[in-house]
Amino acid sequence: MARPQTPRPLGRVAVLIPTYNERENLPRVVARTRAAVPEADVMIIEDNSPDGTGPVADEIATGDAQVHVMHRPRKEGLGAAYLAGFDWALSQGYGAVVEMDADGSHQPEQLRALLLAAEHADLVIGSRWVSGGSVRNWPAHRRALSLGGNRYVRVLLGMPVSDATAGFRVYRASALRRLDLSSVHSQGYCFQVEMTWRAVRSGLTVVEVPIEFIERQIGDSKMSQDIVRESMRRITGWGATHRGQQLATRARQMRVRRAEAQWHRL
Ligand SMILES: Nc1nc2c(ncn2[C@@H]2O[C@H](COP(=O)(O)OP(=O)(O)O)[C@@H](O)[C@H]2O)c(=O)[nH]1
Ligand SMILES: [Mg+2]
Repeated sequence: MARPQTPRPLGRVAVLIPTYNERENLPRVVARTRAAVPEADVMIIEDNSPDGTGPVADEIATGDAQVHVMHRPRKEGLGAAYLAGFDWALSQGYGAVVEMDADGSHQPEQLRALLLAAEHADLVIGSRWVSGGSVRNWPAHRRALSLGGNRYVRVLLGMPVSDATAGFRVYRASALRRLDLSSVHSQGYCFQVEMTWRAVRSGLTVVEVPIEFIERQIGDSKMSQDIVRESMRRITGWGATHRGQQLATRARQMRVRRAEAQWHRL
C-alpha cells in the first residue's frame, strides 16, 4: 500500500451522512461539517426514521443549497444506505465521497486531514487503532468488540489494515468505480469490512489516518446481535475462500517445482 508521491486533486467532495433516529444530533453535525469543510456538499441519507429526523433534514436543506436529503422508504441497514449515496455521488460527478456518522462520533473538524491524505490515496480510513488514534467514552464491551473484530479480520483475510470496521472514510470516485458496487451485499457494519477487502484486493492505495472517535451523547446505537452475526458469517466465508485460494496456489507452485526438479534430473 505504497503512497504515490504526486498529490492528485480530489475535485468536488460529497459528505454522505446516513441517519436513523438522529433528530437531535443531525443539525449540529451538519453545521460543524459545513463550517469545517465549506466547499463540500452534504447528502443526508434518511431511512424514514420514526423520530422525525426526515423533516429536520428537510429543514436544514431548505436553508442551505449545499445540503441535500435522500428519503428512503424504510430502514435497510448502513450498507444499503451508503450504496444509494455512492450511486448519487457518482451520478453527480463528485471526485471524492466521504462517509460520516450523524451522531458526532466522527468529528467533522478532523475531516480536513482525511481529505488531504486522500490526495495520495484511493481510500482513506479514519482509524481508531493506529498510533495516535483513540476512542472516548466507549464501554469495555464495545472496545473489545471492535478490537476483536479487527483482529479476526486481519487473521482471516490477512489485510494490513488496523481498523477495517471504521466508518469515517474518504473514497475517490475513481476507486468506487473499480469496486463493482452492484455485487456488494453486506447490510450492516460488515459493509465497511467488505469495502476495505475489495479495495485491498483491487490493488487500491489504502491509507489510515488516526482519529479520535467519541461515543454518542444523544440517541441510541443501532449496533445489534444481528449485525455482529452477519459480520462473523461473511468474514468467515471470505476468509475460508481466501485461505483456500492461498493453499491451492501453494500446492500448484509445489507441483511446478517438483516437475521442474524431475525434468532437471532427466
Ligand atoms: N440511513 C440509515 N442510517 C443508519 C442505519 N443504521 C445506522 N445508521 C446510521 O449510521 C451511523 C452509525 O450508527 P450508530 O448506531 O451510531 O453505530 P455505532 O456508532 O456503531 O454504535 C449513524 O449516523 C446512524 O444513524 C440504517 O439502517 N439506515
Ligand atoms: Mg455511533
